[in-house]
Amino acid sequence: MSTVPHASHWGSFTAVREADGSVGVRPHPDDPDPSALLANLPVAATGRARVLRPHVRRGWWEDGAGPDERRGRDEFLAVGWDELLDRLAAEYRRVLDTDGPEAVFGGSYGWASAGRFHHAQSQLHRFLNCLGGATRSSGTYSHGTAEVLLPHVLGSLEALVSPTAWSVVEATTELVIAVGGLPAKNAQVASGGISRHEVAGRLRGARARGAEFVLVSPLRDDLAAELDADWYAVEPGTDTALLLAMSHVLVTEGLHDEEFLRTHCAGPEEFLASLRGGDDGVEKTPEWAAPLTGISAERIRALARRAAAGRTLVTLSWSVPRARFGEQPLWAAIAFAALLGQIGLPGGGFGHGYGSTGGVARRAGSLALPTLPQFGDPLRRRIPVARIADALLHPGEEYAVDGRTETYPRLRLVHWAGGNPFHHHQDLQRLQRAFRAADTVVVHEPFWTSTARHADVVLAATTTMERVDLGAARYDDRVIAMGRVHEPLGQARDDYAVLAALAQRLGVGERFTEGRTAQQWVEHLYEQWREGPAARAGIDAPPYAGFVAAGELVLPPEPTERVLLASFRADPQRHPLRTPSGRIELHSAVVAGFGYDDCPGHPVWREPEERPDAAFPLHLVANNPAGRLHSQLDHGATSQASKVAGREPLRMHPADVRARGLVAGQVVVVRSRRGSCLAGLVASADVREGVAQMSTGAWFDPVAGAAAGVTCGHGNVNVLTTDTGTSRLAQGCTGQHAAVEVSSFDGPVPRVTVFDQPVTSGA
Ligand SMILES: Nc1nc2c(c(=O)[nH]1)N[C@H]1C(S)=C(S)[C@@H](COP(=O)(O)OP(=O)(O)OC[C@H]3O[C@@H](n4cnc5c(=O)[nH]c(N)nc54)[C@H](O)[C@@H]3O)O[C@H]1N2
Ligand SMILES: Nc1nc2c(c(=O)[nH]1)N[C@H]1C(S)=C(S)[C@@H](COP(=O)(O)OP(=O)(O)OC[C@H]3O[C@@H](n4cnc5c(=O)[nH]c(N)nc54)[C@H](O)[C@@H]3O)O[C@H]1N2
Ligand SMILES: [Mo]
Repeated sequence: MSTVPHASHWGSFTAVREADGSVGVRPHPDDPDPSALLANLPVAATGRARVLRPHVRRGWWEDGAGPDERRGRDEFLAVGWDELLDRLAAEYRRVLDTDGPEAVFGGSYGWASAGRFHHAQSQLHRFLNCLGGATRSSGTYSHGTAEVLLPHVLGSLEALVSPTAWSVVEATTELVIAVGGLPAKNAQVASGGISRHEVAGRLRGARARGAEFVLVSPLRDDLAAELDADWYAVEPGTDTALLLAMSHVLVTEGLHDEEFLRTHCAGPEEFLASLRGGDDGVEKTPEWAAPLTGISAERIRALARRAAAGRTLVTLSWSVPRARFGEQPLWAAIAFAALLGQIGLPGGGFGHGYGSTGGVARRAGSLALPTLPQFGDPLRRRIPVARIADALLHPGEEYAVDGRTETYPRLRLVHWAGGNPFHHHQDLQRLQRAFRAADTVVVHEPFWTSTARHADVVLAATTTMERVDLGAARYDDRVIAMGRVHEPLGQARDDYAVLAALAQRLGVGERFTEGRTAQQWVEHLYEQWREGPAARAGIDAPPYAGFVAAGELVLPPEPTERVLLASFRADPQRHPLRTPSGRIELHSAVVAGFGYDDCPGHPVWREPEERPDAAFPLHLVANNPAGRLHSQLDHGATSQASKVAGREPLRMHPADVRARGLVAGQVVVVRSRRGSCLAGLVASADVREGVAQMSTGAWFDPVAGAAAGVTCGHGNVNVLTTDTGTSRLAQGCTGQHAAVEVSSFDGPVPRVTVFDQPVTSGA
């Protein structure tokens, strides 16, 4: 038995290697609230669903590159590393010579694994930068809408990455209005790793002090039961109407802070006029919002008054803007908080993403981390991250984003490492058409995910447990000496080794590797960090060997009394925001000047094109899963334990279950205008009536789907969602919602096949 320190996005841990080769995991001893997701890890060492050798799609290998309808359906051939990399290098040369670097898509969005050196996207981006760059993506699926809107409204992303610290909230907030909740499941995860899960404890501490909670969400369990929240079971996608009506109450009852509007806000007149119906002749009263939101006018009034009666924090989860017109609830929440006049005061104001990950509102994160240099992207060609299918399907077409008109490049070669677009993107059948339009699709994967199955070239990647690395994250207080837990399975290679071999064939090998092995790089990055940022911050870090012997380095505490926009509040003349007015823009002349009716110059209510209707009467909430990180290790123990009848669970209110003559535990079909999938039915009164909740991340299984006459036989919600942007402003992801219907599935239930090895033969 050997034990090795390691790190994951859902917690630091000790891996235990048993004599029989199996792997166990023990949470970090200092973690007060370890994540159940740790139990998903051991499956990675079993070989199940692993890509054990490099593979190539038969049609690509035999007939050459080009758009191909067989992509995603074809047989795979197991081939040797050298012959495959030779062919891939030749294809790279062809594409670069014919169409230049912008024809390569290297955005490669995805969470990959923790670890500073072996981070898959960083490796791929460095490789592509050596070749002259590639088309990349801008923004994230997580909070891409905020990344575009917040600079216009607040002049920075501070409200998103480091709002008022949890410690301050715990000590001072009297009322938390949690729009989209603060679900414990999401705080289990923090990008890059987390050693101590603290959110549940902070919330408990605030409650014990007497803080009160209001949950605005279609799901009651978006906030821990022990917090005794007052549940506002809002109709999904209508938070803007609720917040505008609450704003209307503040203004009509004189509960707003006129002084704060005058001294700290720009455009309050336009915003207040729009509440009175200046835009569309409709006053945004609670009576107006009640039928939209499903919340009575009295409860809307009561909540506005309660908010004005004490120190109130308005939090908005990242999920709420991940929907059509997602800019609006974000802007409306900031406007409501501005009317309350508590922005910049301890425990009051606004924050975006509390609870969305365990990292938000934690450490200030001012210390630079060990980082693999990227050389800079010489091309600087970007598409909004969630417009990938549009780009592949509509080369040369124009689109609008953030006031600019851009043109989609002609993408020929798609190169993905560390992400799973056939999990994360919307309308997967459209994504299939998009991938089939490329000349060549290259995917590095440890597992036979649906993305690997839609590739031409599948490069067998190691998992993090097969490598040595440095675990560190901006909001964590540890650097972990991630050790190798076991040898690589089969012929799997590190992304670094594969890209180094490809770089060498393309004449940039020396530039990419700088002559270092992976181990030398890890030591080099550590030593550079130790002698640079760590030393400057007064951290007495041991040399690499001592660090490895200790297993981790505990970073000194940082000040934790951070209050969002405190200095701006105290003196807006000396500390103006980086907006055109220097103030909070309740109305933005810049945004208004873009002339977008889908996102005008101040927060407005817009009815999404797709709402529940007679054919698809249920509002699907496609949120992030409790039992895994996205699609990662869906075949692991915790994720599998969450399945119902072997499918992804779908939760509905018992009344909706009864109305359809269904029974809990059965297999159902979920349909939308885009596609259909099977699911395992759960009845729960924690779900608002009229809502169906199904999490993302079940591996897309079109094979089992074909056997059942549906798009996916396993339960990937993204066969149901729409592939539209939030608006022309942000063009953010809108995957959180769709209109669906649920019915009984009466055919023979197909076996889920997506964790099996695909049909393969030797070349
Ligand atoms: N409908 C809907 N869709 C959504 C969302 C939603 O709310 N609703 N949420 C969105 C959000 S917020 C996000 S962030 C995305 C997440 O989408 P992704 O980040 O794409 O999802 P992951 O499953 O984390 O994909 C990471 C992949 O990298 C692989 N991997 C792990 N380590 C390594 C490695 O070292 N090397 C290589 N080569 N591969 C590795 C894993 O096996 C996995 O397949 O999904 C989005 N999709
Ligand atoms: N366990 C686990 N944790 C994770 C992840 C994971 O995959 N698994 N993913 C991580 C990542 S990358 C991200 S970006 C974050 C995601 O963080 P979020 O985007 O905040 O999380 P979601 O779970 O998608 O949604 C949170 C809740 O929002 C509510 N909601 C949905 N629509 C509406 C609406 O219209 N109005 C209101 N008021 N509420 C609504 C839903 O009930 C849902 O449970 O989570 C991170 N943490
Ligand atoms: Mo995310």
